[in-house]
Amino acid sequence: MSKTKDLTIKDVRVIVSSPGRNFVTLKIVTECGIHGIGDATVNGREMAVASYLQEHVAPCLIGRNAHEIEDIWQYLYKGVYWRKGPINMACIAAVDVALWDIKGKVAGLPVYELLGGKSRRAVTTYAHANGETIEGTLDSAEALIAQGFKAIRLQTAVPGLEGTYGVLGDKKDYYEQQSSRPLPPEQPWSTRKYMNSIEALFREARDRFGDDIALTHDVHSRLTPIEAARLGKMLEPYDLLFLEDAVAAENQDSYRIIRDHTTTPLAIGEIYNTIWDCKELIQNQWIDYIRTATTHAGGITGVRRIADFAALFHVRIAPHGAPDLSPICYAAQAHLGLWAPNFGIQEFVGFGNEVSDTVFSHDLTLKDGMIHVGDSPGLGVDFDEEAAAAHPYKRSYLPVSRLEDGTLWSW
Ligand code: KDG
Ligand code: MG
Repeated sequence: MSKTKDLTIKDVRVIVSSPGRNFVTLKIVTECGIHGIGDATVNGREMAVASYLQEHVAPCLIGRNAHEIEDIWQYLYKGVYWRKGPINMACIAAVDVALWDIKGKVAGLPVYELLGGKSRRAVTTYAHANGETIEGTLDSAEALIAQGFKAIRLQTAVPGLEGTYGVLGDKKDYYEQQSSRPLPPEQPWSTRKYMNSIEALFREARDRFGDDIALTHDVHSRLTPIEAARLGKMLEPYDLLFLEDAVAAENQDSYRIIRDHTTTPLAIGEIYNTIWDCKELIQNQWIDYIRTATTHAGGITGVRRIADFAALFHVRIAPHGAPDLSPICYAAQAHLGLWAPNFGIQEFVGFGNEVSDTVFSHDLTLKDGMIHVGDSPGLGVDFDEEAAAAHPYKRSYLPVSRLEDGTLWSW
């Protein structure tokens, strides 16, 4: 118990809202009135996390001391018996982040100060350039460079395929921000068509922008290790900052094959939930960037643990920052990114949209492609429950991918 404030947890609220897209938000309120918020959004499975939090986690938190972040983390991790897993770890993450928020507010300090203080001025980001054509993608990249971004992810539609990861076939919307897809849409995939078209994107990008701009690309786990090795070699002349999710690595050993063949730096981790998912990738130095997000890998406590381990092996953190990561997650990762000695880069797609801005408030600002963190105590982010009530949950799914013969593939 704090000497001056009663930090006994008295209320735990779970709010599922859809201000532009679905988010699962956790609010923990203490007896003294200080509250903290956390993000538990698992894209396409929001109600599973909400019910886990509401039915199973919330009752265990009432009456506990909000200061005991580590003990509560262990209690929810070891105590659940069913360790790890995306739903469990997103719930632990939301509790963890809300408790760091509370601790910062009690201390009167931003969370990065509690972690050990700033290691840098601000958090460098990379932005997304997508397009139906190479020219369209590069036009979009040029606009981002003009805004001050120094690192850009490039994705272009694959000729002959209607809609690919990062680019929608219907051209109507950015790939993640549909407010509702009541059933999973299907998209075709052909590794041959992709491999035949991808090099030109990076060749033309280097011709147009020169060598100073950092470039990344997300394969979204669609290749086999030997195909990824070939892609890495093919892209070596264009000096990527990293190639992301070249291969799904439930079998972490797969990355040894890629590593043996190419010097293109490798990044992975946005769907990982714990350090165990990436332990071999990191300790064998098969990757260069670990992309675990606070929302999906056990909060600030979980990602800090991964970051410290990764630092021993020259692996830097590059947290996931797609539209399904709420402003609460951005704030948590900005505080972590300011502190982490082995911070690499933060993915950035904007802090939200006009609708989500009515629900989430925060003191993060973007300048010259960097996130600057304000000095508000805690995370510096808040959530307006009344405003959120105007945007109820809408069932929505991510797309699925099939080969042209109908075989289900990684999306
Ligand atoms: O929920 C899935 C998205 O977050 C994911 O498709 C985005 O791969 C992604 C990225 O790197 O932003
Ligand atoms: Mg990705």
